Amino acid sequence: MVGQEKELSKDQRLAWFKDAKLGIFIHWGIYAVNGIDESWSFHNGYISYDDYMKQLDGFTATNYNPEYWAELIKESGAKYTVITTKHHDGVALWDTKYSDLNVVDKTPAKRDVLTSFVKAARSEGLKVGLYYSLLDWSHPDYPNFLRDKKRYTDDAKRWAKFTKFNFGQIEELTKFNPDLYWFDGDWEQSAETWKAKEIRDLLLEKTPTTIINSRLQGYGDYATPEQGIPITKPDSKYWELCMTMNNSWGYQPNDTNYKSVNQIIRILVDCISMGGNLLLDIGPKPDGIIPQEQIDILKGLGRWTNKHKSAIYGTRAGIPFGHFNGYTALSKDKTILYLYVDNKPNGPLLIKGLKNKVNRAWVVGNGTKLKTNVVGKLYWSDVPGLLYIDVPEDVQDQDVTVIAMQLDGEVDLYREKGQVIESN
Ligand code: FHN
Repeated sequence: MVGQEKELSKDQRLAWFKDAKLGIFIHWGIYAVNGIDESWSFHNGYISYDDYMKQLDGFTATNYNPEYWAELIKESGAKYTVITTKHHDGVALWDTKYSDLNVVDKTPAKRDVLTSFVKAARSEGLKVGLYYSLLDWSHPDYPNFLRDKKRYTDDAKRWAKFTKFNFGQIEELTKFNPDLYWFDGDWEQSAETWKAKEIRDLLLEKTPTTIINSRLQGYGDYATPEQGIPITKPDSKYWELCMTMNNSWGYQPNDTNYKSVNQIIRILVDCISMGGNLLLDIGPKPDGIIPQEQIDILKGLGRWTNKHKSAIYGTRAGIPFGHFNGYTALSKDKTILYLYVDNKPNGPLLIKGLKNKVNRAWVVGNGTKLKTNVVGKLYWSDVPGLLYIDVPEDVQDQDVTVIAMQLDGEVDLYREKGQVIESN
């Protein structure tokens, strides 16, 4: 396998990711027992470390059905899933030999809950990502513990011990041959201290096709904005917005501030229009049950993604705002322009500055052909006319209607300031 990383370019490794558009993130850990913030609750002093760790006794996984999880994720239209194998609290979901702080040794679940999920997800055809927190606030040789309490500051020997442990656990995860590594917590140490390059080399040596998120101090492959939707298109060619359904990553029954299905579909479309993915989070209960609100969102998303497949997967960022007052995307070959109509139109849709001829326009997921009408094209001017499309009410989707326009070639836009004939 030596040299294979060079053979597989970054574009090749990230090709599936670029096309995937939707992933489901899973934050599952002992924090679901009390329904409190994952790891941060003890780190920030909202609960003592000992009380936080008492939650180990309530992590039962009695109703855990990884096949159902995978089915549901598939039904949402996601093409990949990322699960927390170990959060900042250091509790591993697999049978790690490097620490007994894992759900097999320390919780009534008494079993590795990771392997079965990876298997189930793969049988549904999903790509599998493993979230791993580089920082480990529980490890006796990790310098940081509580926000106001460190274990040590400068101790090369202890850091070396931690590094050995960290590489040990990471190497255990390579056995799953993950399609994606989703690191977190890199902010506490430098690339050099983590040995970030060595980590990257190890992962790519073990799984040459794998991809790595950005949180490896500069050694990742793609950007991961969190919670806030980018307002302008991120610079990175590959990116993914990770976002919660309510305001919490893990299960917190007290947090009922859920986004609606409609809002989430619009967020997804926002990401797609800027060429990115949405990694939407769920937080299962300690017994493995996915909260009903989250199931409903996954299914609601599934209704929309299933109907609009051709306008989601494999698309590329759309055309700049100004041409169309809303989200757009392009097919990979840039000959189909998709318009996402997220509000009830108050008249025909308008597209400005499109030089192409539209060969055909239709409603995605419904097929109805739509009439297009160009007005205001003057024979002496290069400025394209105003293109109008009527979208009858009976073809409109309850969430976001998608219109496809087959162009006469690659999209070609007029980007000038208009033509003037005045001399000054
Ligand atoms: O600290 C974590 C947080 O708990 C959560 O896991 C998110 C998910 O992206 N990542 C971290 C903060 O960036």
